[in-house]
Amino acid sequence: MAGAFIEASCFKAANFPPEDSNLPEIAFAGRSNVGKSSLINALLNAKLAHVGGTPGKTRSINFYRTIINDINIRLVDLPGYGYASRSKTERNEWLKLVSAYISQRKNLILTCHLVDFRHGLLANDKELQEWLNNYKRDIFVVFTKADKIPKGKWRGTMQNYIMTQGVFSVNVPIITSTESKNGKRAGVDELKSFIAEFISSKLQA
Ligand SMILES: Nc1nc2c(ncn2[C@@H]2O[C@H](COP(=O)(O)OP(=O)(O)OP(=O)(O)O)[C@@H](O)[C@H]2O)c(=O)[nH]1
Ligand SMILES: [Mg+2]
Repeated sequence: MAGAFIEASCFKAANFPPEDSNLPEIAFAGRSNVGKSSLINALLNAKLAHVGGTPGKTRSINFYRTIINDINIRLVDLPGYGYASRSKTERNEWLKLVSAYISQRKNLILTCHLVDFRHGLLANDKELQEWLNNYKRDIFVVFTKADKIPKGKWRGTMQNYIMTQGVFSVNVPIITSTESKNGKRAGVDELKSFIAEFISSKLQA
């Protein structure tokens, strides 16, 4: 991907950038601290999204523009859910903002649901999946922080989640890490290819 930039950082739906049928959007959702902003930076190959040590770093919906396989797209960083110190007012704000996006956004063609590979889907991850399903949104599960699990256990861990957790995903989930090992970040290139293929198949449909 080349030529990446941030297009908008929105605390309300009225500020979302205009819908443009030539700009398919891939959203990134998941618990706070799961690694959404880090993965977006890895995909953009730029440090545009703020990464935080404390959960709740990204509070706005952030729209990033990039080009993948000659197609202009937006990567959309959604604020995370599920951290304990959040007040009821903050939770309501989150719900209002994120549901405005999920329920109405015509440009949204795929939501990558990021799940910490150490934990699998927790109760609020299942709620998110049900919510997206209710809106007939396509979900793609992306496991994060795989560097925290020995590589020899990756296949078994994923198979266990798939068998026991009723995971909704348009394809077999991808296992990723944004920690680089010998200059390589696990799963990032695969995710890029998947996004490119998914967009092409949707544009042809
Ligand atoms: N070990 C490891 N740490 C990671 C990885 N990805 C992200 N992190 C760390 O996890 C923390 C949270 O990362 P973010 O990318 O800010 O997470 P987020 O999902 O955007 O969080 P919110 O904006 O709070 O919802 C940071 O300290 C990152 O450095 C990874 O693949 N491996
Ligand atoms: Mg973030």
